[in-house]
Amino acid sequence: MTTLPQELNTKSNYETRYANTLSAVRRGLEQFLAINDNPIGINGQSIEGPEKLWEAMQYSALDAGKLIRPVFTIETCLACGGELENVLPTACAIEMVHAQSLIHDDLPCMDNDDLRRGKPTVHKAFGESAAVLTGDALLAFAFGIISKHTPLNKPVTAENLIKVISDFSDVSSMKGLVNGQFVDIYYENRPFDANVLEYIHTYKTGALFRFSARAGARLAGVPETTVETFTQIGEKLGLAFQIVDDLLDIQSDSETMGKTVGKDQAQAKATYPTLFGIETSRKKAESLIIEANELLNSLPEIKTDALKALAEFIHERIH
Ligand code: GRG
Repeated sequence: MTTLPQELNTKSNYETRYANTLSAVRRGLEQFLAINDNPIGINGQSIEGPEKLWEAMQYSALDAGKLIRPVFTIETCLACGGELENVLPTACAIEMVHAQSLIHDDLPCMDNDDLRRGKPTVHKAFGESAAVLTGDALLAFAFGIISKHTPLNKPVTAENLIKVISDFSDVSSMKGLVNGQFVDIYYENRPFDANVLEYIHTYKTGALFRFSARAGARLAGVPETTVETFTQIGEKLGLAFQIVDDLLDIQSDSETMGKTVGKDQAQAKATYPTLFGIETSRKKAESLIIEANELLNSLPEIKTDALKALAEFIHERIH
């Protein structure tokens, strides 16, 4: 059996720090999605209706998610010596794209789910066309959040910021999540092998974790070699996160997860447990977390405690 290194088996005093980072993300999202800051009127008069779109955006992006991707982004930046104010807009934009992907994933034409984070999915609460538009709005809005709200200062050069936005386009398109989702649906009820599976997970979930790590490091102004190491760390943690999610779909219950469980099997989805069984999948997730940890250890100049605790949080979900 794979054993985790000692430092990953001990709980650090990370909880307070994690709580602080979480509240920074929540405040950021509330501020960026505040309806009062945004014009919904014309000719000096408001009309009824547009506020429903904002409500749906807030409903999906402000509520009850674990916020692991923005926290990972921020902690990577801080570990690399960066500043919260430089990375917060990107972290919030990542959560908006994540929220968008969940809204569209839940639609009747995709996974057809009624429950998300313990409450009705966006199309159940607001209607199907509103859900499509809410996702569209969040996706496009996210790009503006990064470009309008990231301060340009010493580590955040215009060149670095353009690289972040260009990576964000890749992750949000057919080079990232859309590709993963497309291939995932393509292989429903089709034979698949380990290669197909890794492909789907790498794009569907790994891509956003990969981007989180890359962007966090880049916005701290670290050398490109360190950005590349963080890219690998993000890939490994993202893949581990998806394998854990697949395991929880079998082993957990809807109340704990806040979403319908057992759907992967019902929809004949390509997952690690379907192909390799529970024990091998669990070991694969653990190995990926160990590999991420080893990569962190290869960066002596980085303060890695908080990131190791985050890796342990991913691992802990299946224990
Ligand atoms: C245009 C960006 C874009 C995407 C459209 C619909 C779609 C393409 C992609 C869906 C990708 C998807 C649903 C991946 C699943 C990832 C996953 C493991 C989600 C669960 O994440 P958690 O556990 O959720 O972090 P919370 O609720 O905590 O935020």
